[in-house]
Amino acid sequence: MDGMRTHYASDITPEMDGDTVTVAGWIHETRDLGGICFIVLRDREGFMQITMVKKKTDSALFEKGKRLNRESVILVTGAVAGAKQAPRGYEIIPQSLDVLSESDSPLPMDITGKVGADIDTRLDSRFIDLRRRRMLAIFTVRHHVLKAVRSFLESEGFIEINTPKVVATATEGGTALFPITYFNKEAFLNQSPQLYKQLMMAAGLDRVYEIGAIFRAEEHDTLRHLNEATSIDIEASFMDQLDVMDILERMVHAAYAHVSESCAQQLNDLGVELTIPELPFRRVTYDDALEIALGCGHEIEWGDDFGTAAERAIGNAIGEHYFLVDWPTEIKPYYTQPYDDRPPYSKSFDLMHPRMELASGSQRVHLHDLLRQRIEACGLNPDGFDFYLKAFGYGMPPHAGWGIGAERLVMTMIEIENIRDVVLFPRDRKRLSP
Ligand code: AMO
Repeated sequence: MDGMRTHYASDITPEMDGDTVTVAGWIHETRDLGGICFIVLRDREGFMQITMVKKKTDSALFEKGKRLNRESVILVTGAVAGAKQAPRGYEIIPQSLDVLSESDSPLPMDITGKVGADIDTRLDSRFIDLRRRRMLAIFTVRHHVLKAVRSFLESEGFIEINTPKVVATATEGGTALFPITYFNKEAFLNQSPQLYKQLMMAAGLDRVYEIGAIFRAEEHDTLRHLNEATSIDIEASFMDQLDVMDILERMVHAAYAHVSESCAQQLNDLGVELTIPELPFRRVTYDDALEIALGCGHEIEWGDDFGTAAERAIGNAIGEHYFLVDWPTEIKPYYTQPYDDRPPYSKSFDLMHPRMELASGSQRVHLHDLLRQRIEACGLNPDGFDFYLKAFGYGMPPHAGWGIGAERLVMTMIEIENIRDVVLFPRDRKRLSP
């Protein structure tokens, strides 16, 4: 291995008895039994036991090892010895021990799981919180979800793009924008790559995807909203909403399958038994969902969005991933294509997990005049959309796409209750630091 060490905890086996290794990490625990002292050393891949016997270990090394604070970073060179009672069945008998960074004491929070900490304490000291096995498992799964997503979309012919996050216009009517000062102009943090991914259809890129930050100035204080989230977006030409729904459900399936295959240890650490959802996902029309909500006693009229409670009731009735399709045109954004033969309904969908919405998408309006009308009908000023509308005047193919929240995909997959636990440094109404 490159760098200062030769092995991670997981690279060493009892069969390496007698080999010399150099390992590095944090002191998880020290147990001083007088004549013998154990250090449990932790690296990203696991735990190792360093065993110092007073009679056999160099006395300066023994004294140094014994006195170290928890969470200090050390580098140890020693001999592997098979030891049935030790974690992983081996211990390391040290020949040298270097203290690379000594930790202060007491720690801002306990990481061994013996003392619980509330979410604010944990987020205040996030770098320590992230040392917990549970958190490492979450972010390893998140990594594998994004890896599976990239690999799936690439296998479907999508190319990755990066669009601006500092913009001049809103995209999603209804959600608030964060204004910022851009030299002497007003600008905003982008709510969605929507307009730019559509511009790429005019540019002829055909199939694009982006994994990036979206900013929503919503004053929510819930377990499933962030003010800065990560969206996985696609846009594809010569496709309708059914084509991109097919891509979406297969992508979700691929992400589950990859995590199931690659993250056995992490799923075990999280106590999660992953069930891969079956394809195809059920399709439930807005009208049918409305019936279910009314049947459960929710007061809701045609044209209303489903509130959290109604959404839960529908989710409970269905009990698995499903698509909610054919929404009223009036509650979907201006870029959503209405059905030609029944314009009050739109070629739109949301992908739902029984717990919450995961994604929205649609076939888009690709004809210039209709798009302009739709922008006006939504009470927006087309002048603000000049750069966007222009692209519809010089050859814009029919196209469709969707956006799925990466955090929601991960949190529903591994049964995490609070969305803040699947982002490294969450941004919510109250938190801007760390
Ligand atoms: P929408 O606004 O529904 O659609 O967003 C798509 C998905 O992004 C996630 N998401 C959020 N996650 C956490 N906190 C938030 N505040 C938040 N807001 C959104 C959700 C949601 O389903 N342009 C369209 C997509 C498209 O049609 O291509 C859009 O932005 O999981």
